[in-house]
Amino acid sequence: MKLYYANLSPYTRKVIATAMITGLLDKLEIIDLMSTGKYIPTPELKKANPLGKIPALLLANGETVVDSPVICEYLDAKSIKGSIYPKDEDAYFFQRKLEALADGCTDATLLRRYESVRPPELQSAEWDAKQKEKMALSFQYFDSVASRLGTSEFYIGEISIVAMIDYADIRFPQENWLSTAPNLKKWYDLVKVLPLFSETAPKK
Ligand SMILES: N[C@@H](CCC(=O)N[C@@H](CS)C(=O)NCC(=O)O)C(=O)O
Repeated sequence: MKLYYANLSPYTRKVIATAMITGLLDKLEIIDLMSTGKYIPTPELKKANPLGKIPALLLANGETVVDSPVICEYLDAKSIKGSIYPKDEDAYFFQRKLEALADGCTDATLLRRYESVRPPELQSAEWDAKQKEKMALSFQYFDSVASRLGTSEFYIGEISIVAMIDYADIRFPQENWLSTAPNLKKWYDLVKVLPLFSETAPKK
């Protein structure tokens, strides 16, 4: 399987962490779209994913799986080891909610990042504030459920939250988002050193 990838991409990180849990990491051929230092959506990627976005997973039969929740679900279905989903139904939907909210917060961070690199005269402070509020409320929510997050066994929710935190920190370090969420910070400090997170961390 070919994975269209970039080290800084939080959504791609979800896929790599999932591949570690499911035992499929060595089945992935990594196609790094930032190998030149700049993100280049190649014609090959656009053919695989008309949105030109990563991650995208190209299968041996020529079919493509797109969007990180779907790619992670695909890898889980092919797992030769563990699972990114709990078996208990309530726990499963809690994890999927965490994933959806963390991805949504990352979407807001990414949109702010795109806005911040436009020419200054085209940037909208109102747009930035709107996205920033989504980040603030998300961090607040995750802080409120920090005691329910795993510290030794990890599912897709925890993976997505760590990807969200590190991406916010890379793009907006001066905003120090974890300082707004002390319970979440305590959890993050405990888990960030574990292989699942330290080995997939973006290289700044
Ligand atoms: N919902 C998608 C979001 C993917 C996404 O936005 N990826 C970014 C990189 S982190 C991208 O490819 N951006 C390029 C673009 O939007 O053209 C997912 O979860 O995979």
